[in-house]
Amino acid sequence: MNIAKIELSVIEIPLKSPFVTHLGIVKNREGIIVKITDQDGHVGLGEGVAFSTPWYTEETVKTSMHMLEDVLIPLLLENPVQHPEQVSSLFQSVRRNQMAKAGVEMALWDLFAKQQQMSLSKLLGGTREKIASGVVVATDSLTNARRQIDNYLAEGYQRIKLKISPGQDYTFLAEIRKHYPDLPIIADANSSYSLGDLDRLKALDEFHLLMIEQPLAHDDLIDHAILQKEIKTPICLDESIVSFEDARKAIEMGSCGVINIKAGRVGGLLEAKRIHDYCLEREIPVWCGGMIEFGVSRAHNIALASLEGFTIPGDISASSRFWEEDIIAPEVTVENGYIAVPDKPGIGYTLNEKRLQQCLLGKKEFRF
Ligand code: OSB
Ligand code: MG
Repeated sequence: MNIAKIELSVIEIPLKSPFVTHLGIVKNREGIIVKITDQDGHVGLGEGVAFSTPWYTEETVKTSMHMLEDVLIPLLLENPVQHPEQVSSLFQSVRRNQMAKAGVEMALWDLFAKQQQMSLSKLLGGTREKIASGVVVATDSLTNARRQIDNYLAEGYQRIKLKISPGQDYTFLAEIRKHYPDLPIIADANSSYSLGDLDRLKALDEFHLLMIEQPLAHDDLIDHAILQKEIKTPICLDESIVSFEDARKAIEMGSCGVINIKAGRVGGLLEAKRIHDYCLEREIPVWCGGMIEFGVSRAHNIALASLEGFTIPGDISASSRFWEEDIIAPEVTVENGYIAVPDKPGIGYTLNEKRLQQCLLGKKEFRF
């Protein structure tokens, strides 16, 4: 692929409003922007989506930087790749560290698409010209939740995701349902329950949720299979699926009826597409999850969600959902509940270098 250099920029931007889950509050988002330039001057962009602390997965910005600098980029230097599909097998000698791997892998997909003068969506086999947009409401206040839902519905979002936990579930959802009887709602528990909470979870069936996301442990498939037999609401797995093999096993065992696909969580776009293809064949619906990400990862999500099997609106919101100003140009916008899939080469968005400079915490450069 004629790589000339790789630049890693660690950036930080405050969220417009705090993102509250039972696991903690995100107020500032740190992230890693991966920029790969080839010998002809084409630029591929990727984003490392690990957080500053390991609350969602075990990775952090610092562990990602270590893996990128000391392990993954040296591997690429020693083993030139001809196609981004070769990256995940090259990285197979490294255990886990999916988000670090995905940061580079996704930049190489964008670069390859630009070298081919093709949109990333088309290169991945995408069939949609626009994707349905959903949004997450993450607050522990009912008043805030209702105000946010009203605003997001006015902006056109097609479905809402609410964070729930044993301290905020039945009465919270009952109140929301009373005001929005027909609203498509996903409830995301981020692993806050155990099988001991079976009655609490069964009680949520009456709210005819689209699905309940990751009710049980982040690394569990077995208890989810037991739970799914007991509740009517489809289970969607997020944290439990960090590879194609996890997805296959979860479906074989009946641990879920839906999968939330995040390229960062599964190690890149190739693995994400394998999970998509497997689910499409078995008529398991999938949707594209979000990571409170900056524009680069958001743009990759748009390309990924243009694949046929992404039939449920994803957590792919406008740049303005989280940021006063994003790091890409143009910003991602939602019109009538949809985001247009760019037909320009690659991800179809460019870096807003001025904004990137404003948010920069540190930078590393590697010459090939
Ligand atoms: O559990 O889906 C999740 C954000 C960060 C980490 C995990 C999750 C989330 C979200 C927000 O729910 C998704 C978004 O970026 O809109
Ligand atoms: Mg989730």
